[in-house]
Amino acid sequence: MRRTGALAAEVLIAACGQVRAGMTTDAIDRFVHDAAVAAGAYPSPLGYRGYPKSVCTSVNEVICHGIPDSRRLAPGDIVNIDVTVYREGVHGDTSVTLMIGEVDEHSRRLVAETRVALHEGIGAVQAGAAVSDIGRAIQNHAWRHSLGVVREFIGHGVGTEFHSGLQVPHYYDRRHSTVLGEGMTFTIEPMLTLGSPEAAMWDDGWTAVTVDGRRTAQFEHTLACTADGAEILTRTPAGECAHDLFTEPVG
Ligand code: EYF
Ligand code: CO
Repeated sequence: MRRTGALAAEVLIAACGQVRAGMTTDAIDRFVHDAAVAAGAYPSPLGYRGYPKSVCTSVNEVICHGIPDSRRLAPGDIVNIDVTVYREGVHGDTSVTLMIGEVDEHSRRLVAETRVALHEGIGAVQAGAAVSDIGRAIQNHAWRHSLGVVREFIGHGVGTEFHSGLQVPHYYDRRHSTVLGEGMTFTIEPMLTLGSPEAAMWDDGWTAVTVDGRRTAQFEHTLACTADGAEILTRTPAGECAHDLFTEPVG
């Protein structure tokens, strides 16, 4: 899981390094596909439950599962790039929201606070804590900053399967009382919104958007629960991740 997580981080960092205004999301897909294959990995989304591409690219009001296409990124856009790779029998799953060129102040705040919300969630992880502690920490941060928390899509157990049984909501629900144990591996991937957190689905059956068309951002890490905290698995061996390297607009 450490090695595959590090590879996911490396592929995501490399993909982010390519992103510019004017680039199509299809070009991001090709880059991620080729980078994964060159590293001896399989891009987990490709064919997963019928998904047609190797990465998810979710722009502006798209909450998640945006399908790469001929759309060109424009200055002022925000785009989440969600990479999952499969190698050595396990998956590593990580995503970042990038800002393209000059981005409005509301979007900058949304992106910055969603990144912090992920780390609030990570801070709630330790053996003996409940899964619901994670959602409570994220929701508290989001609400303190007047941001919405998407409920329809949640974090998940990850390991030999892309999505194992564990569910990790990003909102507080005391019914998620599963106790975390040392060595459990899962994602935290909050999706926060400037407006309504309600989701609608495009006719393609994949692309989830905000009902009010306002923007949404997401950050994701794969984690391992430890006795006294969480180990972030989706970092390079040098400890780098796209979240820390791409805090300023690109392109
Ligand atoms: C309505 C898929 C999409 N599911 C989850 C398939 O965990 C993920 N990212 O962090 C994740 C990524 C992908 C994914 C890529 C494709 N899918 C299944 C069911 C419904 C759906 O969208
Ligand atoms: Co995920």
